[in-house]
Amino acid sequence: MSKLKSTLKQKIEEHRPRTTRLLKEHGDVKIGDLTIGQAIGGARGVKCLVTDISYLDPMEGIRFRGKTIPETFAALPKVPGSDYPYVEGFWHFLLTGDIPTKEETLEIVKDFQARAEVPHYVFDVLRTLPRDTHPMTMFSTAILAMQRDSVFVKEYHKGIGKMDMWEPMYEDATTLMARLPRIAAYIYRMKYRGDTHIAPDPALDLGGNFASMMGIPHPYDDVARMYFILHSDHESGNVSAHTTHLVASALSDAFYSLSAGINGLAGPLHGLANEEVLRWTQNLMDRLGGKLPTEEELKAALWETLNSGQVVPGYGHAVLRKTDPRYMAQREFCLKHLADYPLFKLVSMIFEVCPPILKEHGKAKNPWPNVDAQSGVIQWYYGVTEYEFYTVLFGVGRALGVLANITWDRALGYPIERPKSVTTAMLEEWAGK
Ligand code: NMX
Ligand code: MLT
Repeated sequence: MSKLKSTLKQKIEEHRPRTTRLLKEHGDVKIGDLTIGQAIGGARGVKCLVTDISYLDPMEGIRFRGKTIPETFAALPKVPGSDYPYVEGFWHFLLTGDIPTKEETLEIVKDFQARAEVPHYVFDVLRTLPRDTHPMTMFSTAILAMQRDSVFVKEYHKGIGKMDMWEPMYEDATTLMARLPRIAAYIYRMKYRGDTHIAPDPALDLGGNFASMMGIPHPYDDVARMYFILHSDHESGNVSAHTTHLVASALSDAFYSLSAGINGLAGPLHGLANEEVLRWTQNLMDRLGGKLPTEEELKAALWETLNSGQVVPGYGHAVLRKTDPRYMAQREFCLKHLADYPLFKLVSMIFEVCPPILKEHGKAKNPWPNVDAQSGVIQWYYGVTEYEFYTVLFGVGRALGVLANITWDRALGYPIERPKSVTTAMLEEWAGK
């Protein structure tokens, strides 16, 4: 058993009595009330999911395993010559809550490398899809195609016990994590680089190898590391995390579950917003003949979007009530590497101009930017101008969080998810009382 798996086993065994005790001795303790507004309104704020992997405070933003983004970046072992940590070390941190040593991290790098080969049939499947298929559809299809390799399914058919199910889930999750960067880079180069491919470099870490397979030099390897870590987890209620968890709760394997979660991430109100942000800013610049807008022109464009009943992509959030710290982390990168880049200047201008307009518009509860408002400009700067692809990058990152979560779901024996629905007439009756 690998060092990470044995650490995880120990953590799981230490944790299980806490969940058992809460259920047995305190299962009836109330942690909230439910309103009609919440039942109709997308369960906003309903506390009905449990995870220890990340927590989202509305005013502070995300903490991974108790650490803020700057604390996480500072604590994890860094790739030599890089400003950012190994994604593999972050995987250890998400799974166990422990910061790995450099040696432990390198062991995971090796484990990922050993699992990284993508079966050829996956590329065959991708190649049979019409080339203009959206890259998210390709990504989700490739994940689903690999379901035949699931260790979880094999063990399930052998009759594995409920409390042991986390082990094959961990195996599938790790294999998926090792393969996803190759699949993403393959889709990218097949669609947008004339179907020319760059073989994986077995000497590199996940971020370095991804940059190399994309064909983009340093510091794009750091962009990849930063991007995947920042997009990994946003507690459990967001659409991609919740979908992955929901599907896994039926004891569907990691391939089925992640593919479903990726389909949720593909929506414009969720991960696709990063594509929409670039589409919106590029359209604006095109309309102005490639020039940056003046403040007045930008205000007019924002009002035009709002008055036509559309959302301003990259702004607002279901939970956050301040600027997303993931936005700030990427802004910091931009200030260091592309401070004078015109598109970054426009993104910064929107950051100044948009929140007061959203406040005046009076609908969005949170007028501040989220992660998607800042991510596309970095990709554009390094030559990834095909913004359809941006959500795939989000998906590689999001896989870290949701796969760690479903491993823990099986470790703690979480049951099949099955909330109760009611009818409109019932709500009317309760409203009348
Ligand atoms: N522009 C215009 N209107 C907005 C915006 C926005 N950016 N954000 C929220 N609203 C509207 C929203 O459509 C709703 O209108 P209505 O009552 O007519 O249905 C009203 O404000 C109240 O919505 P909220 O309660 O503030 O937001 P909610 O929790 O429902 O939705 C988002 C959260 C993130 C879906 C929403 O803010 C949005 O659509 N933002 C733009 C898309 C986006 O950036 N999504 C990415 C989210 C992060 N991610 O990566 O997943
Ligand atoms: C996410 O990263 O999943 C988004 O910010 C959406 C959310 O948390 O609701």
